[in-house]
Amino acid sequence: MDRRKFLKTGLLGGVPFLTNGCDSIDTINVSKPIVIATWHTSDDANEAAWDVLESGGYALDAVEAGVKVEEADPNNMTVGYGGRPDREGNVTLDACIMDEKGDCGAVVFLKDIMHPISVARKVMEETPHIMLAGEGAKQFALEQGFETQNLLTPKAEQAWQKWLKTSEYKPVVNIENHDTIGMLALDKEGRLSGACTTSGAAWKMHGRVGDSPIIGAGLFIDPEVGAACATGLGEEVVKTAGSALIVELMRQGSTPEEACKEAAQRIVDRNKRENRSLKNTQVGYIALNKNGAYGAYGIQKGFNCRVYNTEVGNQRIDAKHLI
Ligand code: SD4
Repeated sequence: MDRRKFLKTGLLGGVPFLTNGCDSIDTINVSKPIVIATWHTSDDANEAAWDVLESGGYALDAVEAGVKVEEADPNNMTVGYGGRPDREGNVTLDACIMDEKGDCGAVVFLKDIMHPISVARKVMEETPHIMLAGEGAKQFALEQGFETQNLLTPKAEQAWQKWLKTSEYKPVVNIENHDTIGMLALDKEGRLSGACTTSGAAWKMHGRVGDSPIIGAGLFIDPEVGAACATGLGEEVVKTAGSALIVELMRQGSTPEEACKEAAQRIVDRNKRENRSLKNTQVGYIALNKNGAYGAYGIQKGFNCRVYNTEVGNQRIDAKHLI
């Protein structure tokens, strides 16, 4: 029996087993339900999503509940409350959500609302549009019953004050190893959903929007194929339509890990052609196909993610990398 077939079938009563790290994980047909999220620090977020999935709940509810944990955590300085502000001291948030029908919603440049992912879901469910921005997004959130709150914590403000001394803008690779959360889930009924939420690049220009709320860049799902999402330097992800590319590669037969690798490679190749340094550029991708196989890949060392299913529990995965 070849390795792939062996892994798919398994010898332990049909229960597949895993190797350590990302090596070959995406050849395994993992049982449903499953959730995967960017960055190993998403363990509590995965727990919250798992609670929904394990009880037979809806993948969309799972990813919303999961990423909300990070949005509310003041110690995650790249998402929601406590996120690092832009260069003028404003915390501005981007988020999007997508379901198993391929419906989606997004908010960009949203201020003063703790849970942009829930506003994005309302955009999807309650409006004829897919994306609301800035004041309009906030007005809509208030109409939907969300409350305003100051999202700039003393810790984030101090970090900003420190940054102001040099005011030098430079992306930081794997910033604190605790980053934007993108989450993908497949529920017991086989429904795929995804969510992505961020306060964006620290010290960005006022008004800047990254990849995270852009469908096809920060997140993409095709229910016939699978799902992908991104973290890292958003400008690079947008320029290569990263998540949409990964889903298309999976459609053509790539495993999730192969697809993530190829999407990361496109960024590297593009920059090489232009003789641009990638020293300060990190992008990490995760992908989940409709059968529950998953994979991850980063440009630089240091990208990791967390997967939760009945076989592995809530397991950290250190992604392979190109550089
Ligand atoms: C952005 N991709 O706004 C987001 C931020 C992020 O790691 O993921 N940082 O570019």
